[in-house]
Amino acid sequence: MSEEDDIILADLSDEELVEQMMDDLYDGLKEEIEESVNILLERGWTPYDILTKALVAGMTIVGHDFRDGILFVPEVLLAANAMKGGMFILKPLLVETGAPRMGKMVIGTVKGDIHDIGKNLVAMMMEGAGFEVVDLGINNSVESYLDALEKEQPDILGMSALLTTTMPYMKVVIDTLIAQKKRDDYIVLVGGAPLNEEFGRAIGADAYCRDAAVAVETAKEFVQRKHNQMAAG
Ligand code: B1M
Repeated sequence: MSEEDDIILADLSDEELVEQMMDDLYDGLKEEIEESVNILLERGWTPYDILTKALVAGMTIVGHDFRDGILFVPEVLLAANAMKGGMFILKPLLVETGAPRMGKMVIGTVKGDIHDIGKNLVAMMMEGAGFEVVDLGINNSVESYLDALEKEQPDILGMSALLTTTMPYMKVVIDTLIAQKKRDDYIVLVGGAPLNEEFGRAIGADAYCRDAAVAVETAKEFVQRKHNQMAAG
């Protein structure tokens, strides 16, 4: 029997359990993550705190070790899968705590890019904040974004990119919107680890969002501004 088998998650204190979750995420143990998420919920933790203090914090460690060559793609995939297990439980709860509909957002990861954890987090947090979210998934072409904008008529277009090689594609999408005279119809928000404010400005986005919480705040601000402008005629 391994040492891992001896640990009874429900017997750990909150602090120990969060530490253990970080280890379990690192080791890609989906079932353990799901069990721990449920334990914390039973103990009265808010979905948001579980998400940020255990899951996102744990994934940050995975990210650093991937960067430093300590973890490799298969391990990171397992960690991502474990994180998704936890997020699956939290998603409806985050949405439940949401306010009345704030506006609508279409979001997707750009062409050539399959990273979706951050994008999913943004989508979840936006839903939690009362936005209706249409998630286009990963690897979206210009056509995919434009079709969705046409069909869904959202207030906001959100794009995510995690690779320096895929982030320039956001400009392709924005330039196409400009060419089709549709750019001003939408608030364009972008995000992803390799981006920054300067890049957001340079490609013509309305704003760069550092994380999911900033995305929610920025979306609220821009939608409010849009409503005020409409009210003023
Ligand atoms: Co990838 N990967 N990966 N990877 N991966 C990175 C991004 C990398 C930085 C790792 C590293 O080397 N340090 C590196 C990119 C280097 C670069 O471009 N400069 C990298 C690489 C190189 C690759 C591959 C090329 C590896 C390979 O095959 N050799 C390959 C590319 C595949 C492809 O996309 N075509 C690849 C593959 C993968 C996996 C499949 C193994 C897996 C993805 C699983 C999945 O997403 N389903 C993976 C992962 C997990 C990572 C790291 C470790 C973690 C990313 C993550 O989920 N972070 C990542 C290292 C890192 O970022 N530190 C890495 C947690 C997430 C919560 O944060 O995504 O930043 P993040 O999202 C944040 C904010 O950025 C923001 O809010 C989110 C929540 O707070 N945000 C938005 C994100 N999108 C937004 C959109 C918005 C607003 C805010 O719209 C409004």
